[in-house]
Amino acid sequence: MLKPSLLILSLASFAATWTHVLAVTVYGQEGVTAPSGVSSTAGASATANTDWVNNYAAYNNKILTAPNLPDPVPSNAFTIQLLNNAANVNALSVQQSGNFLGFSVEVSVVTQVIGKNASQIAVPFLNLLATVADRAGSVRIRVGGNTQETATLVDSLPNNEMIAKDKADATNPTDTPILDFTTEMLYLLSNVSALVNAKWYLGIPFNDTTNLRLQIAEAGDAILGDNILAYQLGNEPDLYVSHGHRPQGYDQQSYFNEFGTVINALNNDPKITKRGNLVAPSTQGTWTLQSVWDTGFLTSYQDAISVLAVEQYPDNNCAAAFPDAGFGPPVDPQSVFANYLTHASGRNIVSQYLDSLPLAQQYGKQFMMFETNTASCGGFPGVSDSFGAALWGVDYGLQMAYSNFTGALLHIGGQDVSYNPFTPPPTNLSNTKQWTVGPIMYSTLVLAEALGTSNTSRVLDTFANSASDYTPAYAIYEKDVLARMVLINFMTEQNGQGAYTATISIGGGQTGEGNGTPSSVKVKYLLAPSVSEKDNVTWAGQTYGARFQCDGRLTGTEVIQTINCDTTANTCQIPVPAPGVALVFISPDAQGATDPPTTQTYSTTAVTKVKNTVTIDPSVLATSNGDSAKDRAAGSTSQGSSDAPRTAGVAPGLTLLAMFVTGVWVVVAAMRR
Ligand SMILES: *[C@@H]1O[C@H](CO)[C@@H](O)[C@H](O)[C@H]1NC(C)=O
Ligand SMILES: *[C@@H]1O[C@H](CO)[C@@H](O)[C@H](O)[C@H]1NC(C)=O
Ligand SMILES: *[C@@H]1O[C@H](CO)[C@@H](O)[C@H](O)[C@H]1NC(C)=O
Ligand SMILES: *[C@@H]1O[C@H](CO)[C@@H](O)[C@H](O)[C@H]1NC(C)=O
Ligand SMILES: *[C@@H]1O[C@H](CO)[C@@H](O)[C@H](O)[C@H]1NC(C)=O
Ligand SMILES: *[C@@H]1O[C@H](CO)[C@@H](O)[C@H](O)[C@H]1NC(C)=O
Ligand SMILES: CC(=O)N[C@H]1CO[C@H](CO)[C@@H](O)[C@@H]1O
Repeated sequence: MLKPSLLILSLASFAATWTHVLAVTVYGQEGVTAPSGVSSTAGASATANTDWVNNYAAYNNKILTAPNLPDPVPSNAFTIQLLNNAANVNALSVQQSGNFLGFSVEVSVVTQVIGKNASQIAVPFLNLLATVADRAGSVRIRVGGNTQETATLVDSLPNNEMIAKDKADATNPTDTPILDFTTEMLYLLSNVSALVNAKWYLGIPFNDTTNLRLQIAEAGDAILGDNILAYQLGNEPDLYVSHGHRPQGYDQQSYFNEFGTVINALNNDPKITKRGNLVAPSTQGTWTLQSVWDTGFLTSYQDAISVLAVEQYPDNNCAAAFPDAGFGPPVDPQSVFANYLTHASGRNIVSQYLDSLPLAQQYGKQFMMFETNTASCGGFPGVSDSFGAALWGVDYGLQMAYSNFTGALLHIGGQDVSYNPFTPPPTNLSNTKQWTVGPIMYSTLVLAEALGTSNTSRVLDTFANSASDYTPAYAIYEKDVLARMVLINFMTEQNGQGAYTATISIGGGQTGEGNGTPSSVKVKYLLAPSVSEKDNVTWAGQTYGARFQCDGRLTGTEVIQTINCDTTANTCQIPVPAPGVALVFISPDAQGATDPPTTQTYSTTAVTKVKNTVTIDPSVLATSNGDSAKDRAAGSTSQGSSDAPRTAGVAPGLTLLAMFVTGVWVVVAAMRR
């Protein structure tokens, strides 16, 4: 499948709108209203930023119609009978970690999304990562994509830049721009990891295996050390021929041979300190995995590889992204919306890998979906940035976890795609308050809390409600006991229909099942008024805010429902609105394990480090963005028992950092290249 470069498109449409962008009044630099929920400001924000909304897919205004209820409507009341003891349950997944869903950042948008250089980290990015890492223990990010293949580490760049790109041919979807970067980019990532528990995947260029460029791994090991998880070697090799990066006839065997050449070079490179940490084959479906295995890939290279990976998007919007490239008429997003609002979507994506997934366990490897999202070639406006995509992300993520994938990375492609979990504002003036968070971002929070921090969570698809595709339900076992459930409702209420109540019953009196159903459970909801909603999304009452409303933090008071169970009937009735997701904590332990106090994650010493690397005039602090230190820091108090509401805000370290950097980061690299 083609997902040629967002980046190309990015450059093209950026060029086209540059003049326009410069004319835009930057809104809310000083005294901007703090994001305090979305209700009062969503509309205003969208209006004030009309130019942005009209010019960049990342902020588009397209709102679709929620699909009709299925006919027949699935039952709105059903029972899920579960066993408490994992030993009594078949088909649980391998043990999963809360960082299951991470991010994939195209190298070319690093300056836009992560930071201008190691001293100018985008604070909203840190805050966003922190919301995930707080819940998951850590967050995984890949910096890579098509551009990694031709990327070159150079000693320095003009104007002290960190990354420089060649212009690409915007009419050619398969053209990949050449990209140079300096070690500053690696220091940037390292400085991020010093503040948030972020771990990285990088890519080793594979465009030319006779003139290897291994410097990224040499410098990566030296600068990032244990914060590097693995290096991807080769990105979608099964598209090399169609993208013109290898001659006709290049096949699985050619790839196998080249891969071996690079492994030898890595083994003979004394500057590379760690081995056995490659990610491959990262195919996207033109070659079957079996055809790659048939070359002897796994047996020959098992010592060099730590992660078996694939890349997949369930659909593409290439016809709209590249009108002249022969993809045919553009797809109407409304016509594909319903395809995402079903359990079948995730299941279909995963099904093509079910034969290979057991091999990962056999060889002791991870198996990751290394790059994915709703649709390649930029996503479908109205679909990719809707609440429906958040529901899809939760179900698809849990389906992968249930199927023994060990992680998946949601791709971030810049301002000209509609599927980004988060996007900075399109201005040369950085405003730390005007990021746009896509609903799919919330799926990373739900997955993080559903899987928790113990690394022992195992996932079960319960095939609830006679296996209805509209009401999927998962059970999560942690340390061998039932800990949490995730109940999803893909429907949008119409004429009072669509919501359902799941009756959970645990144990069923079987021996070894303990006390069965608890006297009460806690529930967090992921909610929006409709699957088509773009701005008004809440997770347990908190929100990142509407488009242009986010500084990376959740705002609002966390709301956790207590639902009393019927201890005589041994049942708990969990209502699930249409649309919505319910995360049910079966026991206080199950909640405590995944809902840690925000403040404990980072120490304020982190600030000291940043102070040392960022030179800031303290006088900017008083005026930056209208927030006082006192207000900001207030968000980090009051954590108590395990079900104490999570307060809006981040760790003091990040809070202070936000203020420091807000005042100084005035040049956004998004507009530089
Ligand atoms: C940012 O844009 C303003 C106009 O809106 C312009 O005056 C300024 O020079 C730009 N700054 C940079 C660093 O490009
Ligand atoms: C980082 O970027 C800022 C803004 O462009 C610049 O002022 C600063 O000199 C850069 N720092 C380094 C170390 O390159
Ligand atoms: C690979 O990429 C490098 C750096 O962009 C470029 O100089 C080189 O010509 C490319 N090699 C091939 C065979 O395309
Ligand atoms: C996942 O792996 C576990 C442990 O090997 C196995 O029991 C289970 O059947 C696998 N799940 C799937 C969907 O293959
Ligand atoms: C979970 O796994 C991560 C990564 O291997 C590790 O850093 C962390 O300490 C583990 N957590 C627990 C509770 O064992
Ligand atoms: C936001 O959505 C919630 C339901 O999720 C609804 O109760 C609330 O009224 C909505 N707010 C606005 C401003 O639409
Ligand atoms: C912790 C860390 O990696 N700090 C680095 C931040 O970036 C500067 C370069 O700008 C490095 O010198 C620091 O070592």
